[in-house]
Amino acid sequence: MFNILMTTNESYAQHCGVCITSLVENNPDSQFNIVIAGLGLSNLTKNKIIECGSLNDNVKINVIDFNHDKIKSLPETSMYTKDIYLRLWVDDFFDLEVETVLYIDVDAIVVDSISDLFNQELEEYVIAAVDIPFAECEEHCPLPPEFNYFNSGVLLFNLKRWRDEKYRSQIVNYILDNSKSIEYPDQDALNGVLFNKRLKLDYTYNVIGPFFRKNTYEKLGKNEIKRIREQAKIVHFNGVGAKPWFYTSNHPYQKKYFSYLSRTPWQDYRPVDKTFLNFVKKYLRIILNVESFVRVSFVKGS
Ligand SMILES: [Mn+2]
Repeated sequence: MFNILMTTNESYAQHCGVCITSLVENNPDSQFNIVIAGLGLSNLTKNKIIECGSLNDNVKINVIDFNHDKIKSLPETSMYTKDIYLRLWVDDFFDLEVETVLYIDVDAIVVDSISDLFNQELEEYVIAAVDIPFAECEEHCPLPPEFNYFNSGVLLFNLKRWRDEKYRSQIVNYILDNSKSIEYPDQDALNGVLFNKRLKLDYTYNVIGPFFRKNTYEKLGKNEIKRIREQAKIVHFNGVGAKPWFYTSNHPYQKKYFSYLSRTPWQDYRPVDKTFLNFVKKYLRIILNVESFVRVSFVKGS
């Protein structure tokens, strides 16, 4: 049984449905206990989320109403709404005997089996996460030079240590103490507190947007970029311009997003930016070779 956490508000619930569908379809032999921590979800939305696993006996979905009071004191930034903090309450959402939980951002899709992740021994580590290549974080989250900055979109929690050593309150204090300098609140604080207690996961477990753009991360080498693109297990639509639910996005996994969407209760969704003018713009960018996303022929996923 794998324990999964996703968090969403009303406006991202559709993407949560897509993320669940992609996880389940690409891991048919795994049993999942999926907790969705919701901030202000309507009953209709909760039922739609639960429906995403209803046809599969291997999947149990539990939607929890998150109490907004818990995050009242935490800062909201212009870029991020407060629901980014919900992952820090991971220990509230699972029974005491649960030792490992995988958190996945709902602006991601799972495109392959991720059972290897759950066989990953965390031992003394508190968390496992994927590096952001060459991230320069001195300004908003200074770290000793031997440590890299990680992305908080895919996090494997050692829940036992997380509970025993009360990391949530340490991280909340970090946010409050550094509210002037932090740029990516939850991510900076997780890095700031756990940088030396973090197991590094392979890039394929959280393939962030830039990996699918031309001329990025070239220092990793062509073969490594090719490997990461081809062996992607979780594709994360982070960053501006990557979100596949906008028609104008040319992310190579956009079609995949809509294919999972078609098997959710949100199947009637049509992007508001799907206009004739944007159709022209979208394809002109490709034809004129000014599109920064690559075209890939090996898009994965069932
Ligand atoms: Mn994200």
